[in-house]
Amino acid sequence: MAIRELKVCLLGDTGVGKSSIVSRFVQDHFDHNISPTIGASFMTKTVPSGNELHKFLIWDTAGQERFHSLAPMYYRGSAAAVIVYDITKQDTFHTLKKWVKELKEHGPENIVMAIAGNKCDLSDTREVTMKDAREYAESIGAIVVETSAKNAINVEELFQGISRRIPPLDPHENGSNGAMKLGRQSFQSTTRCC
Ligand SMILES: Nc1nc2c(ncn2[C@@H]2O[C@H](COP(=O)(O)OP(=O)(O)O)[C@@H](O)[C@H]2O)c(=O)[nH]1
Ligand SMILES: [Mg+2]
Repeated sequence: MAIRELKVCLLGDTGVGKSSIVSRFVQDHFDHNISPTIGASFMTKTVPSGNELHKFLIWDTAGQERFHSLAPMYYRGSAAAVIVYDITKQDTFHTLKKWVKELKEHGPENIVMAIAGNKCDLSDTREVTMKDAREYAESIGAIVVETSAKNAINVEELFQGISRRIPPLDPHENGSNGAMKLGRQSFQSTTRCC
């Protein structure tokens, strides 16, 4: 089975639960006292997708404004961006829109955007409606899902949704890769002989 490495970055305000989502997805673990991310952290998880394996290379960024200038390092070359807001904090939804704007202006052309409305276990104190999130996601062609890293709701589904949006490898492309390898091998064998 072919393994495809897919760089994914998490963006969004501090405290919305980016690191908690990654920790739930990768380790199936939730920590109430999770420490704030400094700079960025990196984790991987491989999941089946059709007849391929998707190895997610996940870059979890710090949301603080002072790290903002580093963000392009993480979204550059990303196959997908997970942009997270907290459903109990309207201003985090506003920040999410700023990230989307930045990705549209400076991000990779075909980046898959996935919006996660996290902390859906706290819907009693909700400030952002699902309707608003859906309408916004539709307007920019993004996936949208409400998650709870705490209660393990929709975290797997979020990444499955991303996997489904990644087009399968073109078989013709495989063919040309094979040809390139052959070419390189024959080159090596000619150089190795002396
Ligand atoms: N109730 C609730 N709290 C959460 C959830 N996800 C994260 N948190 C809490 O929100 C705070 C910030 O989480 P963290 O993952 O560090 O956010 P980050 O700054 O976006 O990485 C921590 O106290 C987490 O325990 C969730 O789904 N539900
Ligand atoms: Mg964090």
